[in-house]
Amino acid sequence: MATSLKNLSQHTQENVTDISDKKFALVVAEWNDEITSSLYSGAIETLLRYGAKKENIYRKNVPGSFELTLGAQWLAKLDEIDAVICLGCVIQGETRHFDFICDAVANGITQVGLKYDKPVIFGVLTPDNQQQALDRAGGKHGNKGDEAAITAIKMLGF
Ligand code: RBF
Repeated sequence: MATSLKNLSQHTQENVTDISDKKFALVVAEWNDEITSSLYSGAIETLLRYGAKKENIYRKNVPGSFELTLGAQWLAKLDEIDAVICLGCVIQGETRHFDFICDAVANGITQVGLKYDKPVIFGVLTPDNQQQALDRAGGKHGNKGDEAAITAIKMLGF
């Protein structure tokens, strides 16, 4: 299904695991900061709404999405962290950087989750342009940071 038609922001709180004692690490790319800040706000609001404690949520900034993998690894290897949420925005440009960065971060985040056997969530937008990014960072298609947080919560329930 096209992502414009699918929006986990409408997810209900029924049958959701208790996350009041879970610890979350959010790794946030500074590149496209306007977008990633909104993704971060959406993720935080959702975690708190579902019962996470403020003091159990940590933030680590990294320069760009390419660095999300290493940032995620630094946090995922800590025993006290239950789930890591990676937030970034890679906007399609005229060079092949877009493909290299997207491939690297998708593969890297997958590997970190498998290595540490805990949820490491891919909250990275890969839009064609700034407007598509805004639409998914609190705009008409919801907030994918919110959805990344819900995904982490769901994974902790398995
Ligand atoms: N990082 C992002 O998070 N989003 C981008 O859209 C993005 N575009 C980039 C385009 C170019 C041409 C370059 C060189 C880097 C870009 N980066 C972007 C930064 C990248 O994730 C990383 O921080 C740097 O490549 C340093 O490793």
